[in-house]
Amino acid sequence: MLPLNVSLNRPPPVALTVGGFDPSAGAGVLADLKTFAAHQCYGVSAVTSLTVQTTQGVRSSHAVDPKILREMLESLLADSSIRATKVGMLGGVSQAKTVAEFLWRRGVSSVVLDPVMKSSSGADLLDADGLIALKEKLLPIADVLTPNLDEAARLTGLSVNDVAGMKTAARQLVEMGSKAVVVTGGHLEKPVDVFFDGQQMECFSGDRVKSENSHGTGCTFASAVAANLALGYRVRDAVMLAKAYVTESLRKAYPVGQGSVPLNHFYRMQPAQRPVFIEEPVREPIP
Ligand code: PXL
Repeated sequence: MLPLNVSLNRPPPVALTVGGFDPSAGAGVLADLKTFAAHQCYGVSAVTSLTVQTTQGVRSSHAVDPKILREMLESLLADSSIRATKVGMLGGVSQAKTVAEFLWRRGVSSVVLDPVMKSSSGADLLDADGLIALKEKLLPIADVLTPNLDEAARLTGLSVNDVAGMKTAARQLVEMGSKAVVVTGGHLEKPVDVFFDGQQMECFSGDRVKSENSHGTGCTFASAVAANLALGYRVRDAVMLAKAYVTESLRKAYPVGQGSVPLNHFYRMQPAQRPVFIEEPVREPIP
């Protein structure tokens, strides 16, 4: 029973993220949930791995028991109708297989697969067997795959460091089973993303946003694509809107910790001028 003063509003679409937990909220499921919220979606998540990290990098990661992961996935799906799913860090082979089995069996639609292999600070986030499982079991059910240059190279065995290489890799990744692919080239001299959906090949070029070391751009891009699919956009439009969202979140990013700069996921909801504390706020002593 709801209290009498609670009205039932039309619910937003539900989007699921499956990935690692970054306590500093720059990447992983916390960044994804912020992205979903910024797109007016209701985000839910299942955690594959607990990482210990700050803005300064990953210290360690601890895979979640696949039984617990399966239970999280099953209970979320039983409880609400999930319109899109983003898969990020898998951590290990058992977690990768658990996620793949769940997605295959449940016939979940609108799957965005971010083939996370390393953190931006260089830590390994997927082992060799996990990579095989990702390639063989998850890639064939992806609606959109979002590798960066290194990930595209490791998935295809090609060298991918320019637009020609990105196009060849995108074709191969679609042949390997993903319905559409965006190879992200944010680190190229002239940043460009290559999109291929099996028919149309397109290059989306963007502005280089000056940022020494940002963190979570890959996670945020893939979850923004998933949010846009949950909202009903077609794949190509979902990708273009996601790219614009990441660019602006990066442009409006602010330093939080002492390391890399997390994106400003809520830039659209903030007034142009926020009050600035010149000094540390004064706290009353605890009596
Ligand atoms: O950016 C890749 C990534 C994904 N998921 C988690 C991470 C990272 C990078 O650190 O920590 C949980």
